[in-house]
Amino acid sequence: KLGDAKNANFPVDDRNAVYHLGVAKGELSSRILTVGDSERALKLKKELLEDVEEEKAHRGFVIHTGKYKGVRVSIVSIGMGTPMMDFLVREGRYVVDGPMAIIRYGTCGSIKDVEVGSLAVAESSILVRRNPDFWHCENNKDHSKCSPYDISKPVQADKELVGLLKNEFESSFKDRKTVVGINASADSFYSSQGRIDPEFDDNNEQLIDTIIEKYDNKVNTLEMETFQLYHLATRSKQPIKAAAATIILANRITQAFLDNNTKVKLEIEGGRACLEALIKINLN
Ligand code: DUR
Repeated sequence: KLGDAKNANFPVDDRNAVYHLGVAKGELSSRILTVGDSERALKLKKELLEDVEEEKAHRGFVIHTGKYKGVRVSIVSIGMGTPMMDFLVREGRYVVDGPMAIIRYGTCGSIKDVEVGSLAVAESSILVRRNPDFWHCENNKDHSKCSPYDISKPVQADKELVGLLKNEFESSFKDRKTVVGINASADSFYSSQGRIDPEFDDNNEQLIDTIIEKYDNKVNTLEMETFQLYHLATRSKQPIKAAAATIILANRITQAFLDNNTKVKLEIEGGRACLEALIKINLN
């Protein structure tokens, strides 16, 4: 239930729980592992957490808080896309006191020559946005405003947390590759990730090549959340250390797609690697 009108700027309910995450101060750890899929979050909780607190589920967010190796952590599933990451970072920030660490562990597509089932750590992220005004551009003389997709400058992850994640992934996955580089977060799984859909006028045939060229073939991964995490973490007035790792599920060049059994195995092992990094990062 919403609070009264004076809270329209940042609504909280009667027990001061934030409007979408549904938690109040103290009900979320300052160390957060966030995933997209609520089933992945549940598996990770069952396999890896002890002293589990009451589950919180609200508006598509599911929060499991418990201990990993004696350290209190929260595993939060958010669904998909930058708006859901925005809710997590802003409302999470509101209910936690002091410095925070947030690691995203998700899935992605790759536009590099790397096998599906490899892992990726994002040392920075760019945003790829569809520009709807492009479709009104016919009579517009200013062609600089007439690009169908905008590609942002990169925003950096926390260097220390990226270093920890890279080490944990390399020691957990000795027989697999961990690539470290640039991530691209898109506002669609389809058009702004360069997927061709004959049902729509998307003007995206050149998009993957444009992304590859713009950043000298250093963009490894395409997904939908990491940019918003890095952007807000670097603009937060209190410290938020952020990093992201992904399972490479699809290769957009070879069209390969990872089998589900391997994906499930990588979810748990990679989740463990993320939690190791999350409890090792210094938050003082
Ligand atoms: N994802 C992509 N693109 C891919 C593979 C995975 O965006 O090619 C991620 C991001 C989003 C979800 O949360 O998985 C969409 O399936």
